[in-house]
Amino acid sequence: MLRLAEPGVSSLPARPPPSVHGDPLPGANRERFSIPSAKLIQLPDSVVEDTFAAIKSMEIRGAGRIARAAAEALKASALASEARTPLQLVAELTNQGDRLREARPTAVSLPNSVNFVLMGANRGLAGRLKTEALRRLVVSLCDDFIERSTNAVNMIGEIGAKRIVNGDLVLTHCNSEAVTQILLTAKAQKKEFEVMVTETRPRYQGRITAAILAKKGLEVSLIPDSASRLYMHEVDKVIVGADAIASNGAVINKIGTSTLAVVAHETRTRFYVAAETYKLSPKTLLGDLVEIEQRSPLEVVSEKWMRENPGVKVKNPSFDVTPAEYIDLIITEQGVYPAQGIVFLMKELYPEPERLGSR
Ligand code: RI2
Repeated sequence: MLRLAEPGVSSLPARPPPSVHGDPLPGANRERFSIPSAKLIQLPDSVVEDTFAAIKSMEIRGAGRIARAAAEALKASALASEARTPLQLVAELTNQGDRLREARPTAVSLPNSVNFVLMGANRGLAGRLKTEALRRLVVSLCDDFIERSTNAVNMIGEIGAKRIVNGDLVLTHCNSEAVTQILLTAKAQKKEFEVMVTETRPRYQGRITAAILAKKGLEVSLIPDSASRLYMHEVDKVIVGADAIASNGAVINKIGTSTLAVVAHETRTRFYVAAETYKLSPKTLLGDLVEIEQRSPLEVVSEKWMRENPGVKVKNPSFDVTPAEYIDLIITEQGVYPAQGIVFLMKELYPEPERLGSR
């Protein structure tokens, strides 16, 4: 297993085989994560602010995509920087990385991406690189992260597709490119199965998944989140993505995931999680908790409704926690792991979590 000298996302796979269907980030999964080339001439801070705003508003969403967007922003910022010294360049990028990390608090892919770039930049600084060489190093670190991330999603597709057999009904929740990749890979392998997708209120990302899969020719049905127990006895396996995975094997994913896991447990339906290794949260090894993002009540009800019902407090948690005992398997680009065993992979990939800063 590849492990670079520093912790972080250093052990992402080197070069997994290409996607069997040649469409690694299908359809709407290609939601914007690249910085348009025109932005390369913007001031570095404004590139970062634009990306920060797009991630915060969920114009760019999905744990993998926001991680790649952060790397794109740091790359654009490094290219546009007017820093005259290596120290100045790293200081700028460090501030910008801190800003990007704050855009969304739960998905650990975001700080893991920023840490990968900044730790590499600091190694370059310690190695006394000149400003231009350091700039090139940062650009290549960002490109490297993006390529490894894309490859990891493809590899998860290859590994996860082995778990899908003819006749399956697979239930998924929200919109995860790792899960979509598994389903599309299985379809490309001519497996015959159906997919059921929950709407995923309040932002209905399940509709994105349903639309992508239907356009690719899969048999898809869409159900309200509240209908999951009614249908679970027909479901053969549930596959969901992850925003963060804790050292005890708990998976933090879109709100409603843990309810599905409990319902699947009741009917002995297999429950799989598909996640790249940069969704592992090394700080949880030190006892840190994963923060659950609370979003605006206006994603749940209208302003008018809020005004008419001032006595009602509207809560909108974006994620929940599924304990390890409800999870049959975690599918990563480095293989499949029981949730209770993921801590061993985490310790191998992130040997020094105390060096990773606040997130
Ligand atoms: P991929 C999403 O979060 C969903 O919770 C999804 O399951 C998870 O990220 C992983 O997505 P949000 O950004 O990285 O929609 O597999 O809040 O695409």
